[in-house]
Amino acid sequence: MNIHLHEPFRDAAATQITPSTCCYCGVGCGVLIEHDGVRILDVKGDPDHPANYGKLCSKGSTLHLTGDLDARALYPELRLGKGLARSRTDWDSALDHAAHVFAETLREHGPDSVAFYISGQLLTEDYYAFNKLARALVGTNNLDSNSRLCMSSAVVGYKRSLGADAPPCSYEDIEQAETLLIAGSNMAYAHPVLFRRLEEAKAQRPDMKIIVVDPRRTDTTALADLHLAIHPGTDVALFHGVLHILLREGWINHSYINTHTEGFTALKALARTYTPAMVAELCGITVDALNTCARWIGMSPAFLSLWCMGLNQSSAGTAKNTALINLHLATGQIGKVGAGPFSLTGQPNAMGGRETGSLSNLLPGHREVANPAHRSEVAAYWGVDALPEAPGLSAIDLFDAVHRGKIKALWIACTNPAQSLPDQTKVHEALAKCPFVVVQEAFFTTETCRYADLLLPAASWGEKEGTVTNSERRISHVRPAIPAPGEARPDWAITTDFARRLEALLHPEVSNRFRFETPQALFEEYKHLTAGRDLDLSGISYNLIDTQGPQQWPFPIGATQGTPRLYTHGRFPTESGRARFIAEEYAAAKEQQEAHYPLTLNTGRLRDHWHGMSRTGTAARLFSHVEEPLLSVHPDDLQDRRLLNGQLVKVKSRRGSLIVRVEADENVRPGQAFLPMHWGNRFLKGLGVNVLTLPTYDPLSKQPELKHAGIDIEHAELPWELYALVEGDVQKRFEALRPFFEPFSHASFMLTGRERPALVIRAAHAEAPDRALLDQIMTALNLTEGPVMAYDDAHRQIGKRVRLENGRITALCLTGETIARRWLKELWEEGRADQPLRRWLLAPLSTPPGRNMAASGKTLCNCMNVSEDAIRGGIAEGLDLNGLKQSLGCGTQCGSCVPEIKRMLQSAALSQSA
Ligand SMILES: Nc1nc2c(c(=O)[nH]1)N[C@H]1C(S)=C(S)[C@@H](COP(=O)(O)OP(=O)(O)OC[C@H]3O[C@@H](n4cnc5c(=O)[nH]c(N)nc54)[C@H](O)[C@@H]3O)O[C@H]1N2
Ligand SMILES: Nc1nc2c(c(=O)[nH]1)N[C@H]1C(S)=C(S)[C@@H](COP(=O)(O)OP(=O)(O)OC[C@H]3O[C@@H](n4cnc5c(=O)[nH]c(N)nc54)[C@H](O)[C@@H]3O)O[C@H]1N2
Ligand code: SF4
Ligand SMILES: [Mo]
Repeated sequence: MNIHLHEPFRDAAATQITPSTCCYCGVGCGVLIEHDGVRILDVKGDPDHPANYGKLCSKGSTLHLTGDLDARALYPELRLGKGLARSRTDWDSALDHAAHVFAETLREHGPDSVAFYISGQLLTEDYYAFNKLARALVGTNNLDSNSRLCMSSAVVGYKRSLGADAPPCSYEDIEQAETLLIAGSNMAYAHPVLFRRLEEAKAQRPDMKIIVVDPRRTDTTALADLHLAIHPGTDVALFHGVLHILLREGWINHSYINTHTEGFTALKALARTYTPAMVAELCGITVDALNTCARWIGMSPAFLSLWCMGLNQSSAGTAKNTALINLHLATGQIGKVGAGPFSLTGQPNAMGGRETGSLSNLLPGHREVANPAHRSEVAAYWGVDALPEAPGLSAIDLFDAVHRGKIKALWIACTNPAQSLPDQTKVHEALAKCPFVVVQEAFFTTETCRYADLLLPAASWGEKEGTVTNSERRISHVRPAIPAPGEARPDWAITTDFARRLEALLHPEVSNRFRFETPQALFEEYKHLTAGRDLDLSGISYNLIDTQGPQQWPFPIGATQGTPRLYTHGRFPTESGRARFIAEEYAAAKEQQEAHYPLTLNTGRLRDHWHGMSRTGTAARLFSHVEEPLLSVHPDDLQDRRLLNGQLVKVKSRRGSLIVRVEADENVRPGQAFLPMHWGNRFLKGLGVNVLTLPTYDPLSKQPELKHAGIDIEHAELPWELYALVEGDVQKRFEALRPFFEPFSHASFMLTGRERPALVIRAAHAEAPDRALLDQIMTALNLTEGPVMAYDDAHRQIGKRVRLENGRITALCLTGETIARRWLKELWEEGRADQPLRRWLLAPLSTPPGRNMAASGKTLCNCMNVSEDAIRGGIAEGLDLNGLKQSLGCGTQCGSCVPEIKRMLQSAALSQSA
């Protein structure tokens, strides 16, 4: 590992390079941050990091373009009473106030009247500080994290089947597998650099078999030899059906089963009842496809599976996990090269959260709250008499308790529950009612910040130090490149500072449990809690990572290297030392298609956005792949409802409704719909995608069913439309303009542009809004004074306004009708303001002169700025992938767009041969 900590690079005077990691997904790529000590200038993949060997995806490679300071929380802010505005305060006052409120609440209502809701995006040191604070000082297990929405089914699955929460594989195993089953994971979008590694492995060894199980066709399924588009939620039946065939054909490993497992008899009896015909029918696939899947698994010398939210986010999430692990145990495909059940982690440090015990039922070092021995071990280490015994609340129950008034003080860090939890109506009500809400956030713009009585500005990526563990159990050292802006502080520092103040109020006699000067001190204290446990990482230190590179646990004291693969000897951390087969029946998703809600709504990720978009939503470029939230529905379902592609629809579930644009999409099967998870109340009028989803959860993991909600759609007749674009100061303008769109039935907000970012607004309403409201909007858009050309037709309620400065458009707004929007946006992009524009502006016509209205305007390749239309043109000229790369440059940098280009080539080839 080659480290140049803060050493000069290129321009010796100014530019420095700091190696760190990407703050997005669980792949955990190493980055080299190029900066001048004040600003981050560029980001490159770290060629020495074993997760990515220099590669980055479209999100990682644009990190330096994100994080607009105008969107950052810079100072602590305090609200002195509900209904009042927050005002700026200093750190001492902020944290003293919080400590007093917490101390008082605890005295009056007891330890379980407060709660902490934290995040898989915190660093291990931050997590550890919160854990010690909640359990040792406050005395509550009400500490849960957004990993409850993400990984908790995998945690329970691993523990039930294998005895410990440990993904047993390495990334290299993915490259070495002979048969790879990818279930409920769109890794082309969600774990792109791993997907690049898989694409390369598949190109080198084309007979490697890839099976993808996903109700939708995705960029990931495009790489598959077999795509099983099962009915939503039927994975358990599928896996039992595969086992049935393995048993029938004798493709199981008896000696492995006999020596290393228990419970096979019960599972065998269950699997026998999952006949291929019944499973094929239940899952909506053919018996042939099921047989092929079983054969490829059963005959494979090395079988590896990857899975993510399509399995975990389900009311049968745990059963899906254990049913898949059963297949590995039955075939002995675990603990060897190229094999094993490999759960992909979502967030960059979801693993660290599990290790430090940051779910309400866990304790540090993979321990359990329910285990008295575990509690006393940790209590002794922390020097307290006992740890709380009462079970803590998990995310859904926690917000329910807030709603019922049981939680009087809530501390939220590094997560945005007012966007990401299911049943948003209730979540917003809960937050509004809660007597004291603290939000520790890097960006003040999130939906949750609105409810903060105390907003604590947190340092973010590039500004903080600590460690993270990626999907393959590898711990990296996250290093700061620049100081945090304003008065923002690192999370560990905020948490321990608050803890010291609370400790002084609650236990003035002790004052030493939170005296940490550095994150390293937290890590050093924490790591010994893992000694002797399955995840033993007590041999790892910052210095070791800095000199020998990121390491995979277990790595006990005295070890010289980490552990790439677990269970190589077939011994498992269960009481008997054997892995366990779990025999659980298939149970259907909670909301089945029925008359009022005949469609099943699936939700998930887009390629270029991250969750609630607090960071990715500050980079205009990241909107160019998908500009607004589109509900994908099969063309037949649109036709049945007489709906047209691009129309606004009202989407209704049992919990709420939302207005979005619909897209005819053959990638989803009839009866299903897909909506990206990223849009909350800020970027879209309404309470966002999760106003529709249900809080029903898996009985064991308590992970909610975010992937299957019953919905219906109907045409939203909103003929009056608005389209606006305004250049410069995008975050400030967004803040100023957003409130004006509350009265509209529909409004969505996005950024656009490369050199000169602009804010774009699309809105719609049943009739023209108030003149006064429109005037306010025009003023905020800078379209009332100066070089503005305007045409208003009061009779037809149509208006066009364009601001022209130095011969180019800098702002525009169309009201009533917006047919010319794409043409105007192109003129803006090209910096043109020619005669046709001026003539059109002065005429009553709304249609633009001679335009190709079919153009999509979508950018496929973000790195090289190549549009879908240009690529379609290239394909029409007969170019193949290499030809397109050479002539257009697309796909030559991060590679995130290559799967989609390949799909376009495939479908062009298909339509030619048809
Ligand atoms: N670009 C991007 N990448 C991300 C993130 C992001 O926000 N943006 N977030 C990160 C995080 S925290 C996470 S958890 C991961 C999530 O990563 P993934 O889980 O890969 O992503 P999703 O799009 O949520 O869902 C994956 C797939 O599950 C499918 N699915 C839905 N229902 C079912 C079902 O019943 N069975 C099966 N087999 N499949 C089903 C969906 O159609 C979808 O294609 O992504 C991480 N990476
Ligand atoms: N419908 C639907 N809903 C879903 C999902 C789905 O698939 N479908 N997926 C679920 C899953 S898997 C997940 S993981 C969740 C994610 O849901 P959230 O946790 O709400 O997602 P983020 O938007 O990433 O929230 C992280 C917040 O931390 C802030 N932040 C960034 N860096 C720092 C920092 O260093 N310190 C602090 N204090 N704050 C920081 C960011 O600005 C952001 O607001 O969403 C869940 N919700
Ligand atoms: S795959 Fe992309 S988002 Fe994930 S860590 Fe790597 S660069 Fe970041
Ligand atoms: Mo996640």
